[in-house]
Amino acid sequence: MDTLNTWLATRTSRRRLLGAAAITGAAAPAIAQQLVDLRLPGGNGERPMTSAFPGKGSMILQRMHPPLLETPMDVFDRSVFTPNDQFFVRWHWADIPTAIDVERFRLKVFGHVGRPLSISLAQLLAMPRVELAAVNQCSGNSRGLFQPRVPGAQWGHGAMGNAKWMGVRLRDVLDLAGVKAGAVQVRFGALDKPAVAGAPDFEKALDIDHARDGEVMIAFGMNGEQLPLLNGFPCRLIVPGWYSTYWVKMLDTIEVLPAADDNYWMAKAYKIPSTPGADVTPGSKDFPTVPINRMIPRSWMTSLPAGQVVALEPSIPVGGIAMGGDCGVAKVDVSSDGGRTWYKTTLGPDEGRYGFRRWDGRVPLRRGANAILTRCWNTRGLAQPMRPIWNPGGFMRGNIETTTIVAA
Ligand SMILES: Nc1nc2c(c(=O)[nH]1)N[C@H]1C(S)=C(S)[C@@H](COP(=O)(O)O)O[C@H]1N2
Ligand SMILES: [Mo]
Repeated sequence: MDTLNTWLATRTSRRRLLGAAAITGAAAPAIAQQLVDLRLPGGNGERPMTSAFPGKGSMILQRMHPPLLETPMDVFDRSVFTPNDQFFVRWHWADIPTAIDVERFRLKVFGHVGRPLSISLAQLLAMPRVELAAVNQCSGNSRGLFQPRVPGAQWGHGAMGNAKWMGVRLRDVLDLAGVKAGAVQVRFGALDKPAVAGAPDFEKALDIDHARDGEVMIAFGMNGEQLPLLNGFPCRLIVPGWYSTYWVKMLDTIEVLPAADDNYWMAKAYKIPSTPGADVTPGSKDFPTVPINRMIPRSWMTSLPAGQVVALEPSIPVGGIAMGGDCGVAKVDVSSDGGRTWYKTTLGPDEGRYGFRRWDGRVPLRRGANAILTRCWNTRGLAQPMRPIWNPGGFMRGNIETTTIVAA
């Protein structure tokens, strides 16, 4: 990893970021006039495009401050790996550091351990490295498509991305600190802070066995580069197969707990109904909940945008991406007749079971509107259902998605 190595070799005392005003909101960044339509069923799906954020190219602007930036769908058609400069961005709190002192930065490990640690970036980079492809998907990805509508960021499908993450095993770091008997969970804290006094710091926790499974990683590399600041520079947690609420960015504290974490972000936020598929009757409020956890299979056609007019032919090639969720993709089928007839697709190279998988196929065309449906089965045998689910958080959408094109 040249960039990372060069970065450490030169030992810059400070990594300053241009365009920091875009994060702090001190100055209004230029927003391009170009609009994108997320085609949300409840309307109001138009969003401006922006390239005003540091380290970021052209993104769909969902919110300026703290930033919520969505990846345009056509980006997913170009590669199963999402480029760093178009990888989505989501922050809860507005006080986000605009520069990190790479000499002074320390990752602290403490709590229910034998030897509390304060690890420098140089020490972290000297540890044995692992690399793994994994999809980072917001729990609320596609929330804007929930019917009836639910509060929260009205994302289209672009609050997700796949990258090759490089870093060290969380287990190795925990072993260095020596986890004491009786440890129950591990809590992760970060450098961002609430701008309002008394609001709870963003912190998430994993069960000790999960934290020590050898897959959960502290990543400092993303697609062969250091992490963009807005994606968590200098290091973040990677929790393969789990929703990205657990993927704590700008990670600076790791606390081993002798009991389950009861902080706001675990006990109150990001809870889903404990029903199968997190599905409840629209409007339901009182139901048992559990913290959101493993992802489920999803797939999208990306080769043609919704509304595209194509020449009428007997059939048309279609392609896109799929993810298995917490395991690999087994197969992807496509339909252009509402799901009566399904056609097999060919899967692209397997870049790792937690990542995106390319698929390509062909469907018959009829004159007029053609709704293209895509359905993924994962390697556990779980298939995307036809019917959308509902829950008040707008979490875990995973039904078969439809993209309508027009043959003329
Ligand atoms: N420190 C910190 N980490 C965080 C968050 C945050 O607000 N602060 N948000 C989480 C949520 S909800 C999501 S969806 C992902 C987004 O990751 P990304 O911005 O790199 O795409 O970061 C997660 N990690
Ligand atoms: Mo999220």
